[in-house]
Amino acid sequence: MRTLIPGLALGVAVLLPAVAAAQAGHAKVKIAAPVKGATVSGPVKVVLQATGVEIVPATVERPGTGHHHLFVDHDLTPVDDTIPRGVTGIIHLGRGQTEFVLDSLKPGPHRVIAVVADWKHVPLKPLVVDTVRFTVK
Ligand SMILES: [Cu+2]
Repeated sequence: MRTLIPGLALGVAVLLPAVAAAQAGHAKVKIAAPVKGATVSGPVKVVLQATGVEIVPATVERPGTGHHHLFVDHDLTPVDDTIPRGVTGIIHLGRGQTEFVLDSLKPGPHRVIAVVADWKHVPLKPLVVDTVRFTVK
């Protein structure tokens, strides 16, 4: 049986310098879609772009990493506290996803806030956040 370990180890060795370089900068998140101020048809696909932080599943406990959260028509929760689960309008992308489809938005204006938080679901400091307002037809 062939072993995959040598290839895996090489991959990690190649990736680590890039991760270290990314951590040196100030982490940012941008909601690439929907575009700010846009009028869109539902379902609405939210696309997130993070720089300076590695987006990973919530199970990864490593500095310089985090996962996305969406606050959909919901105010930001206190930034020093854990982002709650099981709350309507607060979505943890805990598998490391960078896209999420909002399929039950009613027609009218909406606001989405994206926040990157660590494996404890506490927002990174300084805050890595972006906000978009848009209208569903
Ligand atoms: Cu979370």
